[in-house]
Amino acid sequence: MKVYLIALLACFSLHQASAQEASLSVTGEVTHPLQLTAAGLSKMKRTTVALKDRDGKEHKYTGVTIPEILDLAGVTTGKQLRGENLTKYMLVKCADGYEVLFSLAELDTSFTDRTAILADQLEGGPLPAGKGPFRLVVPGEKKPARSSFQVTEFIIRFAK
Ligand SMILES: Nc1nc2c(c(=O)[nH]1)N[C@H]1C(S)=C(S)[C@@H](COP(=O)(O)O)O[C@H]1N2
Ligand SMILES: [Mo]
Repeated sequence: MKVYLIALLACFSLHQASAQEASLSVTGEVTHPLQLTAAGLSKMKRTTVALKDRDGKEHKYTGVTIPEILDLAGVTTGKQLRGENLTKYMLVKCADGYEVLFSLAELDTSFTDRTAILADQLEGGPLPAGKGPFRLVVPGEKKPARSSFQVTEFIIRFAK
């Protein structure tokens, strides 16, 4: 009886932990809606990019490239990104209500050499409090305003 109770409690607390675990969802015009967790992200191919903060100081962020995440969700990329697919966009939503938008072509490796990533690390450590657990890092822009922190959702849609 006691063992059962302990097992039951263990299951319950595990369930609670997973329910509270931060994640990022990829939904909308996708063939495989995703719910990416920190653990899942850490198992994917890692890429490091540099981003200047609002004071012009450069920092190194590490994570997974956005095209790799979009491919995993079955979003149109590469050769599929033609015709009406060029009217698709990715809306980024954050825990603090901040939102930014990209056309899919802006993020695609067949259109641009700059590599946007979903970062979970800054200079080899976790992201600072209030900026994590995931930050979209967009190099090659004059200001870091679209490099959104506390990202919770990528929503893919047609603009028309
Ligand atoms: N979630 C979220 N992300 C955000 C913002 C915000 O208010 N909320 N501000 C943006 C703006 S306007 C700037 S200039 C940069 C600042 O990034 P930094 O702290 O690395 O300089 O974060 C961007 N990302
Ligand atoms: Mo800003």
